[in-house]
Amino acid sequence: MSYKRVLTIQDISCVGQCSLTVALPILSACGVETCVLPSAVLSTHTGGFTGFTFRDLTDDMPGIADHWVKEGIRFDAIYTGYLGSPRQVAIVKDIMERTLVPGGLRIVDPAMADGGKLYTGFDEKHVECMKELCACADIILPNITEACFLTGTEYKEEGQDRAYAELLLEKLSELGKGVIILKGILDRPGAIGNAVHDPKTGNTEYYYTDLIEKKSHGTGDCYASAFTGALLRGAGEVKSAQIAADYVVRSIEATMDDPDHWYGVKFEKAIPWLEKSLEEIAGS
Ligand code: PXL
Repeated sequence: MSYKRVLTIQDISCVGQCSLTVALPILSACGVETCVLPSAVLSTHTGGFTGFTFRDLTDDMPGIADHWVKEGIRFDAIYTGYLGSPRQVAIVKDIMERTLVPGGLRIVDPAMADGGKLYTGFDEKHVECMKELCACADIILPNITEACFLTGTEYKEEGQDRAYAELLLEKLSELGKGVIILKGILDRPGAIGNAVHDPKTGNTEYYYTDLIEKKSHGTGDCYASAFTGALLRGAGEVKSAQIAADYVVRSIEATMDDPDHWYGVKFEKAIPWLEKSLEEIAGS
């Protein structure tokens, strides 16, 4: 197995099981060397807690990257999530230019919205900048809400159908050339779907798991982290999307019996399953 190094750029929500506190353990469990660049430090995530602290790290990022360049440090992939300011998009693009190995992957989770709404603190400027980042990505992983914001499409919770997913995929493919992983498609009763669309071939693969009627925070981060880890272990985009979806289902299931655990999912409990799935791929 080739040993890959990934840089992930997203916030540290100190409590709340999302972003870096999820990405770092999941990517490490996937057997990938994981380097981090925190975009902001928050006391908690913004989805349900009130009165959280927020330290924007935008001004620290260029100096950190300069040091890496001086040291000759390079990454096989850069995976971005929640960014602390619209200004960070230009900085992240520059870091991608300067620190990726030739052919290195730009994986962008435009983590900024869910349930039809932007996360607290984000506005249209953030959306515009995120569009720019998606435009230069090799792979983007929006959920339905983010896809709507990125494409100026009306969000609908009820009445999603295959045509709605296809419309979003078509509009997203106008943003850039990358592969699109559209998450959380609700076009079948009792199921939730993810689409993997490759604009180069025009091919779209759908994968469905059981819909668990429980609102869960941080599952987008678990998905993107498991996807990135699987991909860097050589699973391919479609297989990685399937592994990530199954991993998220297992993480939610591991949390179901604990109503006090509303702020995240017990993704740690499903890590052994993730490791086993990747071993099977490596052995196949
Ligand atoms: O899971 C996405 C996420 C990441 N980071 C912060 C958030 C959220 C979602 O609410 O608030 C700070």
